[in-house]
Amino acid sequence: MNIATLPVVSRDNLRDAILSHLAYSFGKTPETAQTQDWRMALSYAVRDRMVEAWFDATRRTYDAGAKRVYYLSMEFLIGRLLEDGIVNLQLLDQARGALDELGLDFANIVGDEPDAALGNGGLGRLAACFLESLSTLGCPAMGYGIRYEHGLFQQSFAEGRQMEAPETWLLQRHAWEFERPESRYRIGFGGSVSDEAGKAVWTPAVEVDAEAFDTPIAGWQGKWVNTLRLWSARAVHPFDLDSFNRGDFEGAAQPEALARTISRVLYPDDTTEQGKELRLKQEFFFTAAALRDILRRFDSEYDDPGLLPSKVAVQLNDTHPAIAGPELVRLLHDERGLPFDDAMGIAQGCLNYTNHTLLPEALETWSEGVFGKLLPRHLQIVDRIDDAHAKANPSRSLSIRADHQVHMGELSFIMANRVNGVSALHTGLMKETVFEELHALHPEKIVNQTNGVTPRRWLLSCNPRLSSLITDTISDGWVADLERLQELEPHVDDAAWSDRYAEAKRANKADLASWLSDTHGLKVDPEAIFDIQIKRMHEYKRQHLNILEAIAHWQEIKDNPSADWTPRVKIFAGKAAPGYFFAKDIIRLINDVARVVNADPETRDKLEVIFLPNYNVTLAERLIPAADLSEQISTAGKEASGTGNMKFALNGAPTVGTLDGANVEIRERVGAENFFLFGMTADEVDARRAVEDHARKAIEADPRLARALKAIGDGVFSANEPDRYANIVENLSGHDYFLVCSDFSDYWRAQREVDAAFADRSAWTRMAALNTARSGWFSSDRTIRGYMADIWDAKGLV
Ligand code: NBY
Repeated sequence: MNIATLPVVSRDNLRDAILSHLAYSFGKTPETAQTQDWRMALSYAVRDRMVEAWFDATRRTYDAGAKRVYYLSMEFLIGRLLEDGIVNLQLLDQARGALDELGLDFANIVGDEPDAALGNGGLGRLAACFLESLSTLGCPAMGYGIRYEHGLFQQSFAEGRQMEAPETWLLQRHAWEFERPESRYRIGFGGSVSDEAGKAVWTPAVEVDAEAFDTPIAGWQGKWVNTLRLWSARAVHPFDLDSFNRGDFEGAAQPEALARTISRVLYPDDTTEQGKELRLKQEFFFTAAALRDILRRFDSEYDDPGLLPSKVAVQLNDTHPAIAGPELVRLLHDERGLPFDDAMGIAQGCLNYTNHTLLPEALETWSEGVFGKLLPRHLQIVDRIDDAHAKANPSRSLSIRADHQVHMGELSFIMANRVNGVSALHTGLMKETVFEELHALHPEKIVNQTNGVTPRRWLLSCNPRLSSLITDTISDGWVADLERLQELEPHVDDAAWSDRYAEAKRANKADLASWLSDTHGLKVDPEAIFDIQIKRMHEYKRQHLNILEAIAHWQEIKDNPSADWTPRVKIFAGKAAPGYFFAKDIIRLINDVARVVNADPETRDKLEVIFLPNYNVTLAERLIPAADLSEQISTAGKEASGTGNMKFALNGAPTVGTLDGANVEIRERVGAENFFLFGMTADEVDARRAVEDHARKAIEADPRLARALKAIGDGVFSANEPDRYANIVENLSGHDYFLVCSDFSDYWRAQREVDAAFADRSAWTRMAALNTARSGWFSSDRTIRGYMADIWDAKGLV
């Protein structure tokens, strides 16, 4: 039997399957079942329909002798999987119908699933979109990562301040993973290296086991299913019976507790590199397990390691799995006896590296001390790699080891066949800045692959109203071929069609308004502009520029309350790294501003500010379809790409933004007249920073900015603690590294242009619809095709 070729699953089939799982997998009757039981039963019924295609994909890959792609990532921000699975298997009507018949509410059941937050932000979400596109394209692939017990912390606010609580997705039942106790590898740490007859022998001091958990990832229409394999750390000897027998019960359980620390929690920092030993352990743990698994699979099919580069492509998602270079060399040279140069050449033929940041504080380095203590043999191999590279490139002045640090970016670059940036601008800057010297030596290595997002989750599933309109207009081929959205373009000037487009947005906004009211007690005007900035909190992303403009706007409305102001609701959401105090102050400031501004009867119906707690994938899916305006306001040159920017454009929210990351390409495609551009370019940013007192000069030149800053400094938003934000005011009027003040005036101008444009509703709808029609290129299917052609040399099998 082959499920992939089964024509339809009927509502009745699905209902019976749900009831069967309820009874036989969960031991419940419909009378005793709780929401979670129903959710699990439905998930199992859907999952069952992926399994045949999953087996089939493995078989076909094997039969074709196809090259396999392995995506190594510390993070997979997958979110909820049930609705995604239902949508991709095209079971939405059947599932709704079956639940209906059982007296259950679809939204309530899918809403019961925990949002798996095994990632921080863009990098982790990109990995999740890539897995889905790899399956949609039938590319034989596997994601490898860590099965964190605790994902990204849960955020709440106490008097406006960020509070963090552990995330506990695994405490709820999780339907999607298959435990693989038979796929287990022993991973060593520390110890020493001895020379045995000219051969290096590493004897680790500590060992743990990595155990695999597999999640099937179905592509569009369920034609192909790949695997996300996450590793969980287990003790080699889970229980110390001697300690137990002596009555030391805590000691008896220690080995398991210690080992499990490795896969216990996701590091919550998305930009500052912390250099903590446990982090390096995590990196080596999952990378080493993945490579052992990859070689085991390769060995089962081939016996010549020289074939590895033609059968295996490994993608390193940032430098976090960079230890793959030395580890693969170690496995081939130390353990299999290949000559060092051959081992290094083979590894270089398999590995590729994606860079996601140019921020110096985010470039991963490890002190030689920490690295050498944990991975003594790898440190030696790093040096041999460095020597071999230097010998082949005599003009090389830098090295992997410098200033007593191991530089993981340099290591990744040297060990990679291809190195890529994630937007055209970012890739260009990589060549000019961090990798200038290596790029000159290896001019063919760096390629660009502009990011993309999966249209199944980020349009079809999250925005059913707009999706139906699109399908009614151009039929449903766009789901697998997003550039076909261009076919909408002739309709944007058709009044009846554009009314339908506007109606979809209006209804999405009304839904969001009722949700805000039901869950947060917030009343918003659905007629107002929904202006949304959702992303991690960081100075370079400049949420403080946004809130400064809101303050100035509020002050100006108060100056002239009867003027014809375009009503606006500003929505923020995002988490700050727990140790990033400045970002946490920005959160608190936004919450304080919201409290004061929202309580002002004079401005209440013209401006509202909201900060929603605990931003995650699910919240993004709720907000983006209801957005009118997308805030993408980073300091030019700092945001590698952005992917939220693409989701908003696709869902018909024009951007107010800088020429940064993929904003540049979005503007090129949607048209300059459908994008609210402001601010300095990356080159101008560098020049401006060299201007003495740039912040003070900008403040003196713009009375609105001066007045907004003064209000913060005077304690207008923190009356009981006037100097609460002294630090922010001082930073902005002094050093202002991210040039908030220098970009303020132009941002203000762009925002007033937005107001004017929004007032002409039919022109605005046209602009929104053109954003949708012209964003098809930002599908992650296009990105993955690019990786397959330019980096992996891999073929799709569907
Ligand atoms: O990767 C983001 C970029 O900021 C964004 O512009 C880009 O669109 C996206 C996908 O390419 N980077 C990102 O999300 N980085 C992290 O989340 C991250 C996480 C951990 C660490 C560093 C960065 N770390 O060192 O632990």
